[in-house]
Amino acid sequence: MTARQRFRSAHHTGAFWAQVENDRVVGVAPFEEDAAPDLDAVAAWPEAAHAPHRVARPSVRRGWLKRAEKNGRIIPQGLRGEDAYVELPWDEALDLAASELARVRRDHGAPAIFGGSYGWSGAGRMHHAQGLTRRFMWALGGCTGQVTNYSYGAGMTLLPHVLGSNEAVMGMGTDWRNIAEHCDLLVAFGGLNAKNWRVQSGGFGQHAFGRVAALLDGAKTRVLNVSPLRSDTEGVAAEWLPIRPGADAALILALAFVVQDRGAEDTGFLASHVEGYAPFRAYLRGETDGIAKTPEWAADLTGIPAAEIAELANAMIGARVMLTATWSIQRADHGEQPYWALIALASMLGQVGLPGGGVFFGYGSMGGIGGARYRTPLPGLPVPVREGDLRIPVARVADLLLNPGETLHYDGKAHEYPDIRLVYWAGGNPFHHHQDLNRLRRAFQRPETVIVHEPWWTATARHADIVFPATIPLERDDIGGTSRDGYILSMERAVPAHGEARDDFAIYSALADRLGAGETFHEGLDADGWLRRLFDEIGSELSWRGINPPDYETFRAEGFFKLPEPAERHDLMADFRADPLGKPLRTPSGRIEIFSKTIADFGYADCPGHPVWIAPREWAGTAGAYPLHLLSNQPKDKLHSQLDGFGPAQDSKRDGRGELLMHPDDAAARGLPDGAVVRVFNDRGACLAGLRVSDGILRGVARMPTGAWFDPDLSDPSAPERHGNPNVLTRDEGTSKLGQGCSAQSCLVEVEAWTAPAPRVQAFDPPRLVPAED
Ligand SMILES: Nc1nc2c(c(=O)[nH]1)N[C@H]1C(S)=C(S)[C@@H](COP(=O)(O)OP(=O)(O)OC[C@H]3O[C@@H](n4cnc5c(=O)[nH]c(N)nc54)[C@H](O)[C@@H]3O)O[C@H]1N2
Ligand SMILES: Nc1nc2c(c(=O)[nH]1)N[C@H]1C(S)=C(S)[C@@H](COP(=O)(O)OP(=O)(O)OC[C@H]3O[C@@H](n4cnc5c(=O)[nH]c(N)nc54)[C@H](O)[C@@H]3O)O[C@H]1N2
Ligand SMILES: [Mo]
Repeated sequence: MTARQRFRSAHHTGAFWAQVENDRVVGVAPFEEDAAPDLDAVAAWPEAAHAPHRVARPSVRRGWLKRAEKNGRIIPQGLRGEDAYVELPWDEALDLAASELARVRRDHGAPAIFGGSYGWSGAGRMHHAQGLTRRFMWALGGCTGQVTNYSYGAGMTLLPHVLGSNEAVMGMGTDWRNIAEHCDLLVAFGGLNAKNWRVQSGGFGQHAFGRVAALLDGAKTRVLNVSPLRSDTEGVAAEWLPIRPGADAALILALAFVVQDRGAEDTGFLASHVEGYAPFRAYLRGETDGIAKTPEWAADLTGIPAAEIAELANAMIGARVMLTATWSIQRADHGEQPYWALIALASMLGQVGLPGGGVFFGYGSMGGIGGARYRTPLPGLPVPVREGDLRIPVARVADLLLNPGETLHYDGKAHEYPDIRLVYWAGGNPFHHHQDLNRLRRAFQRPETVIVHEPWWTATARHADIVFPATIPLERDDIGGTSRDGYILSMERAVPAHGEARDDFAIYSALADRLGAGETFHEGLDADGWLRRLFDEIGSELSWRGINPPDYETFRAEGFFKLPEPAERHDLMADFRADPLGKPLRTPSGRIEIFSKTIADFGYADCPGHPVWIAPREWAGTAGAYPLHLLSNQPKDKLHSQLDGFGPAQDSKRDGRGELLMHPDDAAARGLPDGAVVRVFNDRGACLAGLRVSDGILRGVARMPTGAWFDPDLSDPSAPERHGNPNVLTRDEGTSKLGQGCSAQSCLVEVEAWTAPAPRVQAFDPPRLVPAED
C-alpha cells in the first residue's frame, strides 16, 4: 500500500485536492484558501473516475462498420443509441475517423460537417474540449458551427441591439457592495440562487455566496423573490412573490404602466439616454392594440392580485431599485421580452448606471457575479473562426440535422440548413442538454457518421459511431480559473489515464497529422509546450497590468497564483450615465433602445420593435393542453449531467430517479403521496420521477432539475424514460426568430401515479461490447 498522496485539481464547482492511493482517486479535500468550501459536486470523483462505465478503448458501433452506400448516402446498419460496440486499436480507429472526415469534406464540402460541439466538459483552459474541437475544425478548413449558448442565447442576441453590448448578461454587473450600500429594493425575477453560485466556468478559489447573503443581511435592501419557487432565495432574507412561469413580461409591463400612469417617469433620463420611449408608452396605454397593460390586465396572466402589482410599482417610484432576472427567464418562449421590458422599466425609473441601482441579468445564475472585477487572464488554445462558415444558434441543432434545405431565420438574417453528413462532438452531452430528446434521437439517426470523445458511456457516446475514450481532468496537467475570481489554479495529473484514454488534444493532434493539418492545429507543441506558452501569455498580460506573476515552475510548486483584489467598485453603465454623448452605447442611436428600428425592420411577428407581451405557445394559459407547467432548472447537487449517479447527486434522487416537486394541492388532486414514483408525460414523451411534495412551489407548477442521464427503454418505445430526464418533455423551438434560444421552460405536462413495478435505472450500464466480425 503506497502512502496517500494529494494533487491539486479544479472543477467548475471550485478548486479542491484529489487524494490518491495506488493510482486511484480515493477522496477529495477542500482548497485551503476557500473560506466556505463546498465539495458536494466533486465528492463522487473516487467512484466516477474508475467507474465501470468509463470508456476504456476506442469503440466503433457494430452497425456502422457494416455501412453501405445507397442513392449517394452512406447508410449504416442498426440504430444509434441501441447498438453494440467493437473495440479497436487506436491507430485503426483514428484511421477510420480521419478517412471519414476526409471523405465527407471531399465529397460534400466543409458545411456537411457539424463541429459546434456545445458543452462544458472540464474546467482546465488548455484541455477545453469544445474549444479544441473548434480549433481542429478550423485547421481542417471549416465546418458548420454554433453560436450563442443554452444559458442566455436569447438575451445575448437581444442585448447588443438594446444596450450596445452584452455586458448586462455576460459581464460582472454592479458590485454587491454598492447594492448593499445604496439599494432600497432588489427585485429578483427567478431569485438569487445559492445553488447556482456553486458553479463558475473554469473553476474558482472561493465560494462567495455566503458573503453576498451576509452583505444583504446587514443592508437596508428589501429583497423580493419573484418566482414560482420559494427556494430561489434560500439563504437570503427575502419576501416571496409567487408568479406563474412565463408571465414575467406581463408583470413588468404592468409595473411600467403604473409608473407612467402616475407620471413618475424620469423624463430627464428618458430624454438624454433613451431612444423610443413614446411608442412603448403608447403600447402600455393600449393606444396601439386597444389593451392597456394595467395591473388588472396582468393579474389574470401572472396570478398576482392587481393591488399587489400596483403596490410594487409604487414602492419602486422614488427608491433606489435594482432589477434583475435569472438566465432561466429567457430560456422560454419569447424569452427576449422580459429582459427588454426590464431594461425599459429600469430606464423609466431612471435607475440605470446609479450606484447599486439599474438592471442586470444573472445575479442569481452563477457564482462570482457582482464581485470584484479581477478580469483574470485565462487563455486557452486560440479558436479562430473561418469567415463564411455557417454557425447556427446552439439550440437549433435538431432542426439542422432534420431539415436540410430549410430556412433558419436568426437575428435579421436568413440561412439555409446544409445537409449534415458528419457530426463531431467532444465535451458536451446533447442527450442531457437539448430539448425534446425523442426528437433529438431521430435527428441523430440522419448523419452518415457521428464521432464523439467522452470519458464515460453517456447517452451521447452511445449515439456515436466512433467513440474515442477521453481523459478526465484528474488525468492531465492544466490551468484552471475564471475571470470572476482572482485565482489562477494549478491542476495536476493525479492518476494515470483510465484504460487507453487519451487527452482530447492528443486525439485531435493525431487526426490532424493524418489529415495534413497537424502543424496548423498543434503548431509543433505538445500539451506541456502549450501549457507553458499559455502561462507565458498570462504572465505578459499580468505584467502589463503591473502585477508580478511567478514563473511557471514556481506557479506549479505553489499550486495557485492569487491576483490582488481590485479596489474599484463597479456600477454597470455608470460611464454612459455620466456622459451619454461622450461615452455613447454601441447602438444605432448611441442610447438605450426601448424601441429598436433595427429589430422592427426585421419584421418578426414574434419579436417586434419594442417590448411586448406575447403569450407563450405553451403555458398555463394554453387551453386544452396539459395542466401543469414544468420547470426544469439547474440541479443543486451537480453540474448538469456531470458525475451523475454517485455521491450527493445520487442521494438527492428519489427512488434513484430525478425528483419532481409539486404543490400539496396538486398532489392531493391526483392522489399522489410524497415519495411516490410518478409518470410525467405530454405529447412529446414521458419519464418516471420520484415525487416530492412541498408548499414552496406555486400551485399548477412542477419542477424537475436537469441532469439525470437519459435512460430510454429500448425494448418498448411507448415506455417512459426511466431516470427522470425532463428533456424528454421539453419543447424544441426557438425563443423567437430574433434569439432562437433554448425555450425549455415553456412546457406543459400531466403527472400520474406509476402503478407497475418501477423499472431499474440502466443509464449507467455500459453498452454491449462485441468482438470484431470478419
Ligand atoms: N430542460 C433544460 N435543459 C437545459 C437547461 C435547462 O435549464 N433546462 N440548461 C441548459 C444549459 S444553461 C446548459 S449550459 C446545458 C449544459 O449542457 P452540457 O454542457 O452538455 O452538460 P454537461 O453535463 O456539463 O456535459 C459535459 C460533458 O462533457 C464530458 N466531459 C467532461 N470532461 C471531458 C473532457 O475532458 N473531454 C471530453 N471529451 N468530454 C468531457 C462529460 O462527461 C459530459 O458528458 O444544458 C442546457 N439544458
Ligand atoms: N448547482 C449548479 N449550479 C449551476 C449549474 C448547475 O448545473 N448546477 N449550471 C450553471 C449554468 S451552465 C447556468 S447557465 C446557470 C443557469 O442559471 P439560471 O438559469 O438562473 O438557473 P435555473 O436554476 O435554471 O433557474 C433559476 C430559477 O428561475 C426560476 N424560474 C424558471 N422559470 C421562471 C419564470 O418563468 N419566471 C420566474 N420568475 N422564475 C422562473 C426557477 O424557479 C429557477 O429555480 O446555472 C449555473 N449554475
Ligand atoms: Mo448554461
